[in-house]
Amino acid sequence: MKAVIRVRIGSGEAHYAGQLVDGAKLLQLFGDVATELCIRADGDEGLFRAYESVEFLRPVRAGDFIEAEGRIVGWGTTSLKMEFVARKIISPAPAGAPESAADLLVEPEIVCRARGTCVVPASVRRPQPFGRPGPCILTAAIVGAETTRAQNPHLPLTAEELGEEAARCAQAGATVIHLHTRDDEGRASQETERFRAAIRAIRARTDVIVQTSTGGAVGMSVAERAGPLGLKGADAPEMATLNVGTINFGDDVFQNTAKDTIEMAGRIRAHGAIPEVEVYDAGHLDIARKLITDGQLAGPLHVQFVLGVPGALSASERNLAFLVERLGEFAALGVTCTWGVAGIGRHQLPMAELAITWGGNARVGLEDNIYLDKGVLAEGSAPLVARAAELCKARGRKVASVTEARALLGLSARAPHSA
Ligand code: KMH
Ligand code: ZN
Repeated sequence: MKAVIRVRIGSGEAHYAGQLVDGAKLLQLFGDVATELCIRADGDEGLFRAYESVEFLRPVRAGDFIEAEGRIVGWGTTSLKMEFVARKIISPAPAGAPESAADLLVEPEIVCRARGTCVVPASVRRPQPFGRPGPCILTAAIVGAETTRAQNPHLPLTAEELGEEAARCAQAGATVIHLHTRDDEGRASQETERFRAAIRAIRARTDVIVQTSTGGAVGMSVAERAGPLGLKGADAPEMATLNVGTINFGDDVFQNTAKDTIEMAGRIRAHGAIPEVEVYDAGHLDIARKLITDGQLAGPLHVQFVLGVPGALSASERNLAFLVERLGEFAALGVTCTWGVAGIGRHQLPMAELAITWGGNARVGLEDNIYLDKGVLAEGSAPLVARAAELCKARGRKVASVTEARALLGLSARAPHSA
């Protein structure tokens, strides 16, 4: 959750020689940003209890335009941990230019950073429509189509291994299993019967939500990729991915033409699974929005930002912030949606941490990343889920139970396992 204030510093605020402004002015701006965050979260102005750190990094002078931004980065029972940054976005032109000249700074200058804690007593807290985030849904992508045993010997391949790994991940806090299957040689397979066997093995051990891939592997046809949607009744997946745009995928091209996407969206709709829209690039949100306005896609849906695929949008804080902000476009269309992030490779846990902090959900697992720490292979996806669950704890987010995840994803109204 974020709040931003943009102000022009007037000449009356200059306190020191050279039109220099007192640092307290920036703290006042942070105070107002913090107040807005308390109101957004809890419907009350709250109180600023303490700054943990403040760094004044560049001078601020009369005539500067300052943008002060704050984010809630930790959710306590009564406390809200916040991070602030102030950027100079316009400054008066240097001496010699006309008196009223000013320059827009193409690269805004960070003038101050701070961390602090605000308190909103439980007695005055008033729930807000987009207030405190609910429990965090952890998805485990346990196998994927590309990861090999040679890269990580803990990769599950057979139906029984997938079932065992899903149960371990559920134990660690995962509520959704993003599922691919493999053939007897370990190659990606979208065959209906492979999915049936894997789903049965999973459901024999745990009540997690099963989300089947319709992305499959690069080069597969739409019909082939739709294999798991052939499962109905007790074996039906409750969710299915929908890939809406073509991207470079390492040295390959992961093709999702407009025609193919519309066809797959129709197949998912006919099946009744909740779609998870895979967003690898910013334009994919535009495609998804068009699918909605054209009546091809309807809520509730889950949006997964898959960031860091070589050839698509990189996994940066700035990119994620931009994408999350754009989800307001779906809300404006009346579409209920939840979101999560799947960072690729070394970006997996940092992206998960950002999503957890910002009220989103996170996907981890061997499909996207094989390491637990730098140079340390993850012994399956479960340790990665456990790490994400620790991050939830540190940031004050509850890890969703299966019942909670079902409610958040819009699955509660359905009988379990029947799409
Ligand atoms: N294996 C990737 C090419 C999905 O599951 O929907 C596509 C993929 C996406 O994994
Ligand atoms: Zn996948």
